[in-house]
Amino acid sequence: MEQVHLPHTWNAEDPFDDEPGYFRGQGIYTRTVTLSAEESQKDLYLKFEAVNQRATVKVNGVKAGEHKGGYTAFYLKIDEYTHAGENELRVEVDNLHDPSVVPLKGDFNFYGGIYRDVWLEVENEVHFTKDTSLGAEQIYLTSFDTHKEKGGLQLRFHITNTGKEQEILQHLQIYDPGGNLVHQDQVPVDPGMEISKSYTLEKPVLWSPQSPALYRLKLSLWNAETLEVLDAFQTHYAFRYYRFDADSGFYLNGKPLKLIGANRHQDYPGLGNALSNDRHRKDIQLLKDMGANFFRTAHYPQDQAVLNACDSLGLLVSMEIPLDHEMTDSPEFRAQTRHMMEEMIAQHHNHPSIIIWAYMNEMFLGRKLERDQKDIQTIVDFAKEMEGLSRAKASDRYTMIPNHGQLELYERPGLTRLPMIVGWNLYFGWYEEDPENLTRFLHNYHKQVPDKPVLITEYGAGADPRIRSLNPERFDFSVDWQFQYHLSYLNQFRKMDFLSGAAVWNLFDFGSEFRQDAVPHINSKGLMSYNRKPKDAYFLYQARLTKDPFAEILPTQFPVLPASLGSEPIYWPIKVVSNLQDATIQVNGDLYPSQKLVDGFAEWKVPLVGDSLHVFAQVTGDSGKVIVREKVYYLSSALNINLGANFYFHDPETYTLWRPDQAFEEGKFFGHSEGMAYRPRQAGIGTSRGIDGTELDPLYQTQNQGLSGYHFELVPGEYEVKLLWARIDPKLDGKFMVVINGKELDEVDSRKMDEFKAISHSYRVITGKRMIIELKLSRGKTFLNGIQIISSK
Ligand code: GCB
Repeated sequence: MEQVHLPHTWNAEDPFDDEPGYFRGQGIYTRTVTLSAEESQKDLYLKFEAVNQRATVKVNGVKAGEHKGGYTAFYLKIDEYTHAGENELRVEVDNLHDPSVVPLKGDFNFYGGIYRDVWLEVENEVHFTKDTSLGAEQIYLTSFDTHKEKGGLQLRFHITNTGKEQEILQHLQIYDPGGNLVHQDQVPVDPGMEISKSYTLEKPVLWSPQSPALYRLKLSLWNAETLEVLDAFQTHYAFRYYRFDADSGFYLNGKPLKLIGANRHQDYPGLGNALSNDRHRKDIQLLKDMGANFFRTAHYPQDQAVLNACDSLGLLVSMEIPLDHEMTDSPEFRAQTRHMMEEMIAQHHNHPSIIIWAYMNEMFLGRKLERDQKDIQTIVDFAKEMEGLSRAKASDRYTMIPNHGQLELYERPGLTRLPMIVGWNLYFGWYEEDPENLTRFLHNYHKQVPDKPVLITEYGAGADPRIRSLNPERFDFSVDWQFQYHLSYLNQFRKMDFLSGAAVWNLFDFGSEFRQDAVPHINSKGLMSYNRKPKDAYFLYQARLTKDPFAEILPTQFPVLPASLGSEPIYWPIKVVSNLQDATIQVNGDLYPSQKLVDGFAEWKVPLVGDSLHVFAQVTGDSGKVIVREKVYYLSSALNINLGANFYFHDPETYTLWRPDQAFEEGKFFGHSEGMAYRPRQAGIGTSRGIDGTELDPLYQTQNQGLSGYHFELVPGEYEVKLLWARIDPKLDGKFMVVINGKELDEVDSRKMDEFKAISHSYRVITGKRMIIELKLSRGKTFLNGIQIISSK
């Protein structure tokens, strides 16, 4: 038994280790709750904000209830099992695969545990009824007939009285965003029946991303005779109106607004999905700071703290249930999934930030029209059912289905015609070629489905902040390709009026155990790393979307650049991103020509000479506003070569910089003779598999095959030469001798190596100006993944 604190998951660490898989099984939580004599007489409810994914709750050994589904809350009334004094709570939780509970699949981790808050709610006999079947406070606020002149608010609730009959008064106060009381009433209400009231406010202060004006509602129940407060409820509310138009996009409060924002997964290093409310709020603040006005809650309902932050910061939200890729055609599955949808709507209905309910994601991924007709029909039928349910339960919001980028596949069976909005997850320039194909795809869609509003629900490119490229390409995980990709998308969005908006996949890198890539177990399409450090592309969004004067020098998170070796300088792109108009830079005292910022940035190619670059940027705005920024980069002349790679790699732990491989020519300081980079894939460099025994996967994931040797020009002296290998091409067979400056040092045999495991051998060498590492073949083909030359002095 281990003492833990809530929120908690048992999977905070194991999805990220070298062992395949993570624990999916049962965990039991116990806790003693002491109740006073008075409390034990009250109506008691336990509220679990989320438990992933099945929970059975026992109170003093008796089963009080159970719940399935890891992303919605549930309430249990427990007073019939409790007594004054100590009470034992026991919650049996598991995160096993259950064919009737979504998600069945997904590119994210299903961290198990009681990972959101738990509340014991102690209620008087008279209280607002809780909807224990849907885990919701049964107080519903709904907008109606809202516009500039009027704000309509409907309030619906129930009252429970488990004691003797008494006369009850409802007391309502509404405060405007400035804190002024704008409405007050006090009327008798009856328990047992639904109470429904409508209010209309004149000239409401409208809510928007620029001005997220919140009204405050205080609703309480009083005993009519004694005026004792029996129960009280407080919430915020907002007046806004909006619509999606298939030809001209989204409108908020009558004005066009392009929705631009991001998705966010809810995990964090060392915590899994068990984040404190402060961390949830901070994440949403980072989204707001990027300049976003839109948020898709990735594939599931998120914490109430997240939605409260969206309400108060002014982010428009699309929320969905985790029906991702796969469904089971069984009555249990259908019932359970419908129930989850109802829970989501009931629990989050009151948030003014929410404008869209969605209920399935990329259901035809991996499916083919002819081959999978039956599956496709099953999904379409279920979508009809879910669409009907969503419209019936929440007629004041839009419905949406996000699809992956295959128009015909979704169009022919009619899935694009069902929801009110079609979402597309589009990865041109990542999984598919050329970012510019985005426009072609969307125009095509708009032509074929002209009457359906459209949102890009996902788009993104992976980036590892340790990887930089002067020739970025699709799937190289360089921060530079990610920047270029987002630049292209942002520029395309503004040319498509019919496009309502778009959400980046993803605001943060997130855990996905089965993923390999440059950082194994992480989906690295975040604009920020898993630890919330911004990558360059995040700053591009700030420059493009924010209004307060902002400027930053790029690259960030790459403090060491390669010093030029020999007479050919390396020119490095130094960027200034800003929402102001003009920029100049000075580098080591040299002034570069001033530039107008275009699309949020300006770029200079700066020669990398000397020991460091001291960059000083001055950015000015039309209004006369000036921002100055300063950054120092160290230049490394170390000869650390990442064989088979065309990118630079920086190890942030040791500040070691690795250079890309190159062919040797006279005059160059290093290079291979013969040999080629291993490129087994259409996109991407080297293997996509993670490498065991190292954190520096990109050094081992690329390889030169067939090289006969490697040349270096060095200052004569003694060096440690470290060679890196990993058997990343299981088909390759090779046995060869490592010979340095004519001396046989080591025999390497692929058959003696484990696959996808990092190994390194070091040799001490005294050398003259030229050092030659030869690989003398005795069987098959030579291969080598990295060379590090470390001066012994
Ligand atoms: C998608 C999925 C999302 C994945 C993403 C990716 O389309 O909806 O769950 O994480 O692509 O990064 O591949």
